[in-house]
Parts: sequence; structure tokens; C-alpha cells
Amino acid sequence: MSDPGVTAASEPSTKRFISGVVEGFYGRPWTMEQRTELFKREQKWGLNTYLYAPKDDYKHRMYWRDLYSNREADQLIALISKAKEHEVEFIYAISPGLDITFSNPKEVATLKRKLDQVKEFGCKSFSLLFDDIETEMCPADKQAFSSFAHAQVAITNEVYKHLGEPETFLFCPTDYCAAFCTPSVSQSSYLHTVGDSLLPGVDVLWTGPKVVSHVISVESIEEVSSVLKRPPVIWDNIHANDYDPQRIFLGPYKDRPSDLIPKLKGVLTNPNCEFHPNFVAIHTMAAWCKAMAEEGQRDVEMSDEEQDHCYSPQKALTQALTDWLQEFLNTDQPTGTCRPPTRLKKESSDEEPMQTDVGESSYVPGPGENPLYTAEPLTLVDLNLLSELFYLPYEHGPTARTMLQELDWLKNHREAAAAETDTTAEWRSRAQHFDEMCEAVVQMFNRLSNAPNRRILYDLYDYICDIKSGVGLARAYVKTLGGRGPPSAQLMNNDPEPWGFRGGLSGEFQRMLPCHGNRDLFRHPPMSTVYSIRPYCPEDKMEVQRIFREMQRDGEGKVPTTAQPLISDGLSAGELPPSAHCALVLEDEMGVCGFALGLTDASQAAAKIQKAVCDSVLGDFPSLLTIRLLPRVADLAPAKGMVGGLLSSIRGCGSKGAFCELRHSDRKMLDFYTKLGSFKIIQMAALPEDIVIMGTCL
Ligand code: GDL
Repeated sequence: MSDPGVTAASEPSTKRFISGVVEGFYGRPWTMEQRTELFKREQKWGLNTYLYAPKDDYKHRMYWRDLYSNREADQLIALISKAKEHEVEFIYAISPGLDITFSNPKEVATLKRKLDQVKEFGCKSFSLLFDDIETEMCPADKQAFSSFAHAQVAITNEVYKHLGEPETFLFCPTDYCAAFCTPSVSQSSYLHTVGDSLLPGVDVLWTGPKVVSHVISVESIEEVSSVLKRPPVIWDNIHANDYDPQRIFLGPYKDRPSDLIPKLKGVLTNPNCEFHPNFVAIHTMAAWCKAMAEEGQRDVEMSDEEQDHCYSPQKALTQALTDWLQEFLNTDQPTGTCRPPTRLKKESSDEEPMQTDVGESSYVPGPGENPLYTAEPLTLVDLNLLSELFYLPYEHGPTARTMLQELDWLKNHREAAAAETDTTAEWRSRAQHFDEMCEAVVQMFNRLSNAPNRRILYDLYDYICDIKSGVGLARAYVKTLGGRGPPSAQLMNNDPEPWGFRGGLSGEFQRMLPCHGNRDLFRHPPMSTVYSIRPYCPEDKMEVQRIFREMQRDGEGKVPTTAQPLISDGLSAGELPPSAHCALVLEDEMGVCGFALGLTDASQAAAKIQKAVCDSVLGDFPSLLTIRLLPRVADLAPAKGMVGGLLSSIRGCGSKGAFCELRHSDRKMLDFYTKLGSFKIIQMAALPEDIVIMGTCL
């Protein structure tokens, strides 16, 4: 087999918009019963496709060569016919990329045989997936193909033709998101090969800017479409949770403008591993898919912050939760999962609890005995709270955010709880409110765990237990701060129970890592700009000088011409070379937007330029660092990353400490170093008035 030489048409395909679900996550695949349930829902909600791609199904990926046994065949035949019954297009995907030798005709024949078998089961649509595989080709393939993309495209085109050019045939590239493309989407030779050589009838899957994309913009899709020469089918990982066992996503489909729809070939969500909790993910995505079609027919009122005029995530969520509530109350369970009849508490009544369905054998407590345990029914408010606690990968729901903010405030103002101050009354009232919010979580847990539909509950159980405990610890902490809890509350003593230190070994590893490991959504809301930090190279000199000059002229630290020079100015202007491994640059989409430079030994420079920095200072802080950012860098997280990197190099050279010179007028950097916490102002008699020196020990 040789490299394909097909020219693709750039006309947008006229086939229907693909919408639905991809079962494409790692871990336990869904059961046949769950998949059938999915088809019913898809049909009800107007979705038309299911892509079968469970990563850990043996014969989909690891043992892709093996044919299905008779029993498996029967199951697949039944499933495919169920999909048909519910007007859902069943696409069978196979992932041969772990170990296939592309250039071996026997391998290609094996792949065809496997897909022929599935075709015999009644399947008409297929997909070849090359995600998450080794990108280095084996020597035999290197000989036969000029690149990995050529190898994949050749086999895909051949299989597509072999199967009779099915109406739907999807290809998942190895570089399936912008973050994987080198050096960029528009310059990726891999994607260009796919765009140029993949037959036009084959559609391409794409996850957006990242594997789990926070936002998918129209521009980003236009860019990739022009390289691929066709609109992509989005494989959306927004609700996927296979990468973190502590998270599940119950928030609405969000941050994909509905203007995207006409630019796409389709959208498939790869949701949470747990089947039942995907009600919201799929329901809201279905609402999004309908958004354009229903524009004009509906009167969609948007709040100010919602810019999409066709789709409101908040409204879609409420609608989904309202429908989901009915599912929770559904007692139609397979044997073994049905809970005993519900005993419902009567609302605000002092009569005996209303027992709706107490059978003849039910125990009735006598006078003076314990009353039977009663459960309040689950409410829409509970489900809304549940969704807000387990919202989306880059965002907590509003209630979760408020709880974090309140805990943070209560902790930072704890002196008001300990002694009477101006804020004591406010502290108490906010502590009380925090306690009520925690209680609402506990009540939600109680009502959920009594919900009749045990299948949904069991899928959610670990998560709701976890959050109940997490909230419980925070609540106990606030009580202790307010002097209302025992001082030896679990979290405060030195020998806590295991639930006082959560996260296991993986959590421990994470807590040891700088920045990324300690990242949380509350303190580090996601950046919409992607920054990269890399070592400075000689070609950056001009850019660094340009930024320096620009900042001198009109940046925040604008400098009067009469001002005393700084050592940092010499470094930034290129008059002093930085020490080895002590220079970094920051880049965003537009280019270099900041830099950090350091001198491991600043004594010579100080003697020349800044005599006020005397030996006593240099004894404790022998090194210097400077950091400059263009005003467009609003987020200071990348600057923190640069300081961290530079200080660790300086420390690596054996230095005891480092200082920085700042001008009073440079509020942004003064604020920045102050907030870092580790830098303290160093008082120096002979220092010019407009200069501040801050130092940190290493
Ligand atoms: C991936 C995998 C997917 C997985 C997801 C989230 C694609 C194309 N492949 O990279 O199987 O579920 O991340 O972890 O998304």
C-alpha cells in the first residue's frame, strides 16, 4: 500500500447534522440495557447518533483483531437493531492504533474482516480511531510511509472504500485537538496531510482547543476546518470524567456558542462514565443542538451575561433537572435495586407521619417507642444544588462558588471570631449562613439517598458521600473558629481519622507539585488565553528590549527620564547578560508578551548601577530577578510560574536569596510581589525615594 494521493473537495458536506453520544471513555463500558435506554432517550430528545467506542472493551481496542463470538454477535445484533428501532444511527468504531502495522497487508485484511463481521450484524456506519496512541512508527511503517498521518489516512481510505463508502464514516486523528498540533493547527503537517488526502466522504473528529475544551469558539472551528478541508464532528469531552475519580459533571452543556452549529458536521458528547448521571449532559446538549432550528419560534429571554441568543445553559439545565426529577421518583426497577416503599413525611403537620404504602407486615412503633425513620421527597432545589456542586470541569456552580468564597472569608477574618471587633457581628452572621448552606448539602444527601430510583442513586453515591464529608469538615472547622465546636475537631488534631486527609497517594503526589498540582477553580479560574513559558534564546533579545522600551514609555511602571537607573533595566535592555538558565519568556497567541531575567550574583552590577544595595543586603540576597509583562497579560498566574521557575534555578546555583527592584509607580508588580507572600520589603537608607527593594530567602 502506498501513500494516498487523493485531493479532497473543500465543499461542505450536505449530509445531515450528526448529533448524539460517543461512548468513548476509559473504564467500565455501559451495559447493553443502558445503551438501549440511551437510544430511547436520544430519540425522545431529538438526537440521532451513537458512536460505539468504549476504550476498555476488549475487542474495540486491545484485541481489535479478534472476531466477535456468537454470543457477542447476538448482543451486538440486538443492540444495532434497537438503535434502528429508535431511529439512532449506530456507528461502530474500532481503535487498532495500539499495535497495528499499517504497511502489512495481513493487518489491513484483518481489520477489514473484523469490520465486515460487524457489517453483517446490520451496522452501516463505521469509524477508525487513532487517538491516544504512540506516535512513533515502527521501522516497517517508516519505510512504507512518509509520515504517521500518511499511514493512517491510507488505511482509512482503503477500509472506507472496502466497506462501500458508507454514508457515515468517521476518522479520529492522533492530533485531535489544537493543543496536540505542532507547532499550531494552521501549520500542522499532520492535519494538512489529513485534510489533503483523506477521502472527502470521511468526516473528522475533533475535541476543540484542548482534550477537554473549556470554550470552543467559531474562529477555532473555522481555522481547523480550513486545514481539514471539511467541517469537523466535535467529540466533546466537556462532561467526561474518566480522568478524575473524584469528579462527575452534572452542569449544563456550555461555552460552545450556538453559532457553531452551522460550521460543524456534528457533535457527539463523550460524557461521564456512570450512565445514569448523564441525564443532564445529554439533555442539555440536545437542547443546544435544537437551538438554531428553534430560533425565532421561541421567546428566549437571556440574562445580561448570556450572550447566546438561541441557547441558555441555565434554562436548559432547569428543564433537564425538572425531567430528571421524575426519573429519580420512578420506582420501576429491576429486582434487587428497588428500595422499600417510601414513607413520606407530611409537610408541616403535627399529625402522625403519612405512611403511603405500609404493608400489612410493616412494623408500627408503639407508644413511647422510636418513631419510624421518615424521608422527605427529593426536590428540584436538591437537584439544582447537586448539579451546582458537581458542575463542569472548569467551573463550579454558583452555590459551590459562594460556599468557597464564604469559607475563605471566614478563615481570613478569623480574628473577628476570636475577639470582639468591628466585624464580629458580620463574622457570626456569615458563619451562620455558611452552616445553613452546609446543612442544605446534608439534607440533599439524605433526600437523594432515599430516592426510589436506586440505579441513579448508586451511580452518584460515592460522589455525594464525598462532598457530604468534605462539607462536613469545612463546617466543623468554621464551628471551631467560632468557638462553637470542640477545639479538637477531627481536622484540627494531629491524629485525624482517615477521612481527615483525603485523596490517597495520588492526592499526596499532587500536593507536592508546584502550581498545577495545587490548582483549584476557586483561586485560579480558568484563563481564556493560553500562555506558554519557555527558556529565553538569543533571538528573543529584540523582543525583550521592545517590551522593555514599551513599558518604560507607556506601561504601568512608566519611568520619568530623570529617574535613577535600576540593575533590572540593564538586564532588560540587554546591557547585562542574564546568568545561565536564568532567563524565561512568556508567549501568548500574539507572541512574546513578557519575560523574567535573573542574575545569580548581582554584586558587580550593584556596585556599578545601584550602590544603595550594599553588602549587608547582598549577603542575604545575592541574586536579582526582574519580570516584565505587557499590559495585555491580565492574568498573573503565568508570571507566578516564571518567578517560580527562576527562583528554583537561582536556588539550584546555591544562592541564599534573591531581590527585585521596583518603582513605586509600578503598582501592578508591587501588588504582584506582595501577593506572592514570600517577598518582603527590605529597608535601605540610601535608596532613591521612588525605588522599593523586596527580597525572598531561598
Ligand atoms: C481522550 C480520549 C477519550 C477520553 C477523554 C477524556 C478523545 C478523542 N480520546 O483524550 O477516550 O475519554 O480523553 O479523558 O477524546
